[in-house]
Amino acid sequence: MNMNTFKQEVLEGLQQKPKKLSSKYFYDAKGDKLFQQIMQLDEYYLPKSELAIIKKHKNTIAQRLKKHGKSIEILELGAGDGSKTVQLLEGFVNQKIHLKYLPFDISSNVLKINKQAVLKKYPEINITPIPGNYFKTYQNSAKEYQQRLVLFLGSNLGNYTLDESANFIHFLKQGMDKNDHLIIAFDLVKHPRKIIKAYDDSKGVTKQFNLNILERINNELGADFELSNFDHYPYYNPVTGVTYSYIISLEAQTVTFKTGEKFRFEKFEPIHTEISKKFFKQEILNLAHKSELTIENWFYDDEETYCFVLFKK
Ligand code: AVI
Repeated sequence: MNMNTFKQEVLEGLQQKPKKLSSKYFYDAKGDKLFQQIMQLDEYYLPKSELAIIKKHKNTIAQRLKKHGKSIEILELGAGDGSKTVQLLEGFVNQKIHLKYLPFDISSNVLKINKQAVLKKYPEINITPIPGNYFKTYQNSAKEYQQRLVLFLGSNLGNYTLDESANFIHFLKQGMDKNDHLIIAFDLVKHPRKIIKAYDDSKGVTKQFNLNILERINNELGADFELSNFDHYPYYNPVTGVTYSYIISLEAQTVTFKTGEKFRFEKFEPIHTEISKKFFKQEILNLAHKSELTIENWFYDDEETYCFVLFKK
């Protein structure tokens, strides 16, 4: 990661009103571990819903794509540890589709785990993990197989605003041609209480995950955030379908960076850290329309709380 960009974004964010720190900086080694713990929490329902969809629909998905060619390259952006994707790959293996799997992720640690998980189950799979910024990796990847399937799972799109999502889908489209498909996982709107519990878990792991960004700034940029002087506060707005996460300053205090910058916090002043968007179906239709992609199919879990949308150019 470029330290200058990190520093510049942090300093700019702390000068804004309201103050802001981007959740993309949550994921250092400790942040990766905390996120893995979040994914194990009962309250954080998203991975369970995603896995239910994969188990239910993996064969149908593979059968559909088989019609477009018997060899496929699967590019997964923000692939993570691969624990769920390996199950999706099973559908393609069952259909005897010749496949190459290219997981992209910023974290090389997590990609090592991914490769081990895939090869443990399918030693014969052609897998090439590519660490780094997945925008650049995707832009530079030349198509080698008959058809390409692009995966963007984990409800990762939810961390973008709707405008950013439309731009991102448009960007993904540039790397696809007529024979290719895109699957995006969307967490759908549901009872607000269920959503807020997922972001305000009883063990406080999500709190640690948010406050870790302050620890990271202390360690990497030499700031003196006193973590016990800050709390975490998420709230869900059922109108926008967005969970907004904040870090709250519990006292009036000043934080100083070793390079001299000082930031004053009022008592109970918030720092905005993350949005986690839950989608209305109409918003997904609008996104497809905006990016000029066709929706081929919707795949749901039993309760229809989460879905995979299969897009075609
Ligand atoms: C990675 N992303 C989809 C997660 C989410 O649900 O917004 C990150 C997260 N933040 C708090 N808990 C999990």
